[in-house]
Amino acid sequence: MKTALITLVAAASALIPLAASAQADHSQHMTPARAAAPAPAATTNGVVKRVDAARGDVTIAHDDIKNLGMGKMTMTFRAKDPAWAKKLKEGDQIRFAADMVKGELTLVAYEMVK
Ligand SMILES: [Cu+2]
Repeated sequence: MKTALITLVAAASALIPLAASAQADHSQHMTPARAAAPAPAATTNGVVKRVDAARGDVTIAHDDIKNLGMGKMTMTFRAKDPAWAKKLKEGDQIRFAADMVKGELTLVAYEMVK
């Protein structure tokens, strides 16, 4: 976790000189800051189809995910907290948020729908 954070900070600071030389417009300086602290993703309805507790993967049949530009489909996400893959089970209806985390499509938050 600590290593990942350092990598992210290093990557973000490496972007600043590039942005400054290529673009004199100071409004561009907001971009690296937003990348380091992403806004919470929008929530989407989904049904759990399969859970791989050992890998921490959850397969979800989901509605449109606007922040990822996805339509309705069934696909597998990496659970941000691997413990979630032990709590969730096939057939669970959830509202969830997904985002790209370290290059992987990740389930970043969810709540049960009754
Ligand atoms: Cu998808």
